[in-house]
Amino acid sequence: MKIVKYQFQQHGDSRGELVSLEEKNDIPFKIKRVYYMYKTAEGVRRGFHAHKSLKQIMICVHGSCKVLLDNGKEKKIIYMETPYEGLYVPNNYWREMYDFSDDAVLMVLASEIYNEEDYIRDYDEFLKYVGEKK
Ligand code: T46
Repeated sequence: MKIVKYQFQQHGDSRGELVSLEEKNDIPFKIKRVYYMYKTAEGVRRGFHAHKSLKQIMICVHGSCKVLLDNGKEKKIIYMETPYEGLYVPNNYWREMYDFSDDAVLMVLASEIYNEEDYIRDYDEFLKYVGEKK
């Protein structure tokens, strides 16, 4: 299972840092939606689903959290704490986000607008969908 992390260019100077993300140049899909989560309560684990077609890039713009990615065969845990790093989350990957620091802001760039029908929320159904279970 290959984990793809994008390293974004930082435009730093004596004032601080700035990251700019351009569709096609920095992000491999047309960005149709941006959302972010913050003030995540202690001990909370979010996600628990896969997407049939949605592709996303997660950026922990502040604080830290962990992301578990699972393609049905393998699982990997990715530690997110760098505002200039983007984790690519392809379709057909189960994801869970957890261990959010108090100050964590997890921003997500998405290839599609919100569509509940694109979600697979049942783990057994996910395994069947990706061909890992009959
Ligand atoms: C994903 C992970 C990383 C909307 O109305 N519009 C939106 O664009 C989103 C993302 C959510 N919502 C509503 C639906 C729920 O009532 O916000 C509520 C919380 O969403 P959800 O429970 O799906 O949040 P997570 O953290 O479990 O999952 C989210 C995304 O939904 C999902 O696509 O990949 O973050």
